[in-house]
Amino acid sequence: MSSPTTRDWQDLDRAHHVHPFTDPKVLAGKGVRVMTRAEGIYVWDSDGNKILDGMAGLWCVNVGYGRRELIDAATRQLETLPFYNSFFQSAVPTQIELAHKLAQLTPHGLNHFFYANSGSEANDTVIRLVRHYWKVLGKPKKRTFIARTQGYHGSTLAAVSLGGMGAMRAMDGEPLPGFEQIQHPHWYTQGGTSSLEAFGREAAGRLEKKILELGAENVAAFIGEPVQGAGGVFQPPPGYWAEIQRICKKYDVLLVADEVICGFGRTGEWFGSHTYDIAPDLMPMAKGLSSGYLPISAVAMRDEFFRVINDGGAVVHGFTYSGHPVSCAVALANIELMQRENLVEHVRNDVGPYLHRCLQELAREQLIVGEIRGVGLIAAIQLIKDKNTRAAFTAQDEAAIKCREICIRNGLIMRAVDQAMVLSPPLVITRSEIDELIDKAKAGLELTAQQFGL
Ligand code: PXG
Repeated sequence: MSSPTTRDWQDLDRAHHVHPFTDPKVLAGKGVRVMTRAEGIYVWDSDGNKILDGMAGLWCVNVGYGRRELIDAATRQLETLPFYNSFFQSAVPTQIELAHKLAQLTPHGLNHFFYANSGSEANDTVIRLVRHYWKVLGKPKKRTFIARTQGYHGSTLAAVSLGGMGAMRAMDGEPLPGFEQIQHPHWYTQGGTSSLEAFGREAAGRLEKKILELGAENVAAFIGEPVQGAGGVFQPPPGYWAEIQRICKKYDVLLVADEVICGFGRTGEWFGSHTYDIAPDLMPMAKGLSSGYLPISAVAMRDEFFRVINDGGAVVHGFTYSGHPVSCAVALANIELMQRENLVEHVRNDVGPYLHRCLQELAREQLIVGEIRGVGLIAAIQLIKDKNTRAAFTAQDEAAIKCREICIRNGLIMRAVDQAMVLSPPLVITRSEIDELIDKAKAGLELTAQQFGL
């Protein structure tokens, strides 16, 4: 095809391309939207529409699109050494430099890093290493993981069982054995008349109940996202993580903080674990590590954890592209750029609080908005049928999907999760760009409300 039209792309896509998390029939009826280029916080589709990317790709393009430093780092590495493996007692400088850099940024005591290519692979790595750890310590029965409902930890066979997304776990039948869940904490829907603090303690207490039910001798680890992302953006109530940590220590259960979304500035600190004062034993990370320019993930390990692994013989685990030299080069350039531009401080002190102030104002004005959730540059706008009674929309109402469609036609990408609109814009966003985002969101919310006679 010399110069394909949108229609040509759509026909070929329909004929050959199977999409993740998509109903193929619905997409075939509609035709795919083809994205062709991007710059800063904007993407353009094949019809020339300029759209503000309120989701940073998929929670990942933290430094924004078109960053020359990342492109140059990739080119340089491709020219010098596009690939070499790290399996057989060899390494490439970018792998070593990145691990060193990560040791400086991660919370105290997390100094050892295993590379993979996606958040799912990082979490599969966590599962294998944690079970190996307990075996080395002579406690092979400690195999069960406890996670939370609405927790997202990936889509591979093990990561999906680890996660708490109902539809994903149900798609191919039974999840794997050895993966248990407790209810995620959400004061607005579960808190009733209790204070936030009391609710935080009670919600964390669900972990203790579950450990006692399973027997601590069978429980390997608890895993949670510092702020739950893909499940709908649920920030922890005050005191929640402190209580979770106390319980993990009491029952000799490892703590895993899944930083795939929270890591690299999203919450206004380098990691969500900094924001909530979490001292995890393991910390999977991906997405913002390379700002999504190339696939890469890593699992950070605490010194004590690594010491045990060290006594366990060979780590019989890994991927061809563990620590891909070009991905490592891009991740390094990405982190250096974040440091040079003080992007974490920009989120913490400026645009994070500004976004949340604007969203709170929106919530006060708009009848269709029930609550605003999140911290830093991660947020959810909960849509609601009746603000006073907190009556929710039903799945059949499809309020969030309608709002998403209206917004994208108006030039704003937001993600619809259940009945909430989710935002996770590039960290480089400015106040005036947030004003534009809010204006577009407001217009979209008003049009959605009209459809429901609000
Ligand atoms: N952990 C967390 C916390 C994530 O958000 C993963 C692990 C898995 O990462 P990979 O790279 O294997 O996708 C994620 C991924 C959505 C959406 O619709 C969110 C994710 C992935 C795909 C879709 O919000 N998060």
